[in-house]
Amino acid sequence: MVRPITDGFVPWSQEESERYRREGWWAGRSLGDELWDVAARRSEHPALVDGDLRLTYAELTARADAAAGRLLGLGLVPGDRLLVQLPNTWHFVVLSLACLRSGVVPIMALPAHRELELAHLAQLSEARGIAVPSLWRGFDHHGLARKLADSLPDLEHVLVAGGARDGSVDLDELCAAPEVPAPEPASPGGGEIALFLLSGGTTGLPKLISRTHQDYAYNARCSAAASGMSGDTVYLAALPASHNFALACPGVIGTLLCGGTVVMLASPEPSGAFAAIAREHVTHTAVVPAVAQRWMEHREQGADGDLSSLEVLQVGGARIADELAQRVSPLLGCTLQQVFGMAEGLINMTRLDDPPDVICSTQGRPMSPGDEVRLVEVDGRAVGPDQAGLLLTRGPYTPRGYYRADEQNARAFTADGWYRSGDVCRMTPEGNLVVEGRDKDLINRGGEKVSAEAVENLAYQVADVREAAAVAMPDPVLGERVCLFAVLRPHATLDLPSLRARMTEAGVAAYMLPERLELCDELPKTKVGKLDKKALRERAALLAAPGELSLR
Ligand code: OOB
Repeated sequence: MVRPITDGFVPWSQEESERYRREGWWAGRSLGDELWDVAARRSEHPALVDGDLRLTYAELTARADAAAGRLLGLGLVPGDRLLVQLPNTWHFVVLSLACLRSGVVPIMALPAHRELELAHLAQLSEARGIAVPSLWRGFDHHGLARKLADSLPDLEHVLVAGGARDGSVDLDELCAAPEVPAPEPASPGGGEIALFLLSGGTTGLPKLISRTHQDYAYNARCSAAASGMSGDTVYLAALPASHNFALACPGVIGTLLCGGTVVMLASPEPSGAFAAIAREHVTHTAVVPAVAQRWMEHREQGADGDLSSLEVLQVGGARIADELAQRVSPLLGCTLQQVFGMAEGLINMTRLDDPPDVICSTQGRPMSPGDEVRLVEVDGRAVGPDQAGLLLTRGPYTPRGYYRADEQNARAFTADGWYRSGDVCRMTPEGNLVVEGRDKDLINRGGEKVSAEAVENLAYQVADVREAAAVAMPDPVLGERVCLFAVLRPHATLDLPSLRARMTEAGVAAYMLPERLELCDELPKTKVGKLDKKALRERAALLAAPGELSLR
């Protein structure tokens, strides 16, 4: 039995699909088939490292095939959805490959997500299982997964890494080496949905982005080529591997498609990351600007650690300041590659042989000749040369709509299928993009995307507020932090710690919590009476930035 996903998936047009196939961008095969071909050629080469555990390609694929069989043995069928919320450990890679191989479709949740987000994702996708660590950074993921399974009838299976109990499935066993080789499962087709990524979007809760086997394989292959990856590549996954950047831009999947080695690391904290780079001779890694800054400070403070193997440091997720970008090469001894990407598709990259001013002061250009990019005014007219405009895009790995989200799709996509990214960009005469700002109601907290609407909804839910508005507050380290302006109801009181405590209690990811609360008598309005967020952003910019950096 197969549970095909046809509802809610917005296909590319016939004409485009034919073109993408003709150009060879879409290979028409499953990601599993592509990866297993590489593995057959590289069987004794190291594929995956996590601490002391080292797996060759032969060992990795044997485990993944066995895990695929065990997933199906639980009663899951191809097309069933599995909510995956795992940190950067070997389980994540084995389970993801098992899903790609068997046709079970993983939903790539972040370790930081909590009850509100996970319940929403499970319901929207009708997930039949959830895979979590037992305990991670002091949080009882197993307990939460059980609670969700008790309340959501579709969610039958709880898979737990690092200590299963109470009838849950032991992920260590599910992902263990088989005693006899497992049979190969039937391959999904290239046009089928391989996985769901999450939008870092503006609407209250994350939206699901369906990525097909062939579009995602192309995403990984094309970005691997632009990052200079090869069979000698050693990639350090230090950002959450479930995020598109570390997963396939080129990330874990791009590295494996090249026959290289993936090193999993739980945190990008500098001393651990430097040690891993030195020990494993890492050649490529990806970080957000705040982490790049921490690494450079660590270096400046005299930290040793042999980084001489490092060839490429990818930085993306948020805009890196030009001054910071200029210091990457001299301090860390590697080439900087700026990556301006999105889970919705389009990936822009500076190229490794670009001149230093392009590398340090632009966010690069589309990685594929199939990418179409337009910069437009609000009314849809193209902007003049060197003018900033709203970035619209279409292409062979940019889906035509969110999954099961007709209403949002009507806003986020044009009638002819262009995705409105909400980014305000300028194009240099050489064709490189510079991200100048944003026309979406989102706060980019060091690469973590916080929906202002979600924070506001939560404030209404947990506190006695009459009006609430979340805006970005500039921050020297994270770029932006969440600032909440609120008007309380008469006689109500509220302070930041209690607001944060109540929001945490409501079950929201920690990065969504406001880091500044400004109580006001009223919120500024525009002439037509709408909330004036621009005025609030200006006010937030004048507030002193608090707190220290958390790299979690
Ligand atoms: C990556 O993906 P998402 O989906 O978490 O966020 C996408 C948004 C972009 O629309 C843009 O607003 C912002 O994040 N962004 C950047 C940027 N990279 C992403 N803004 C300025 N400069 C950059 N370099 O963040 C993502 C996905 C794949 C690869 C890299 C990043």
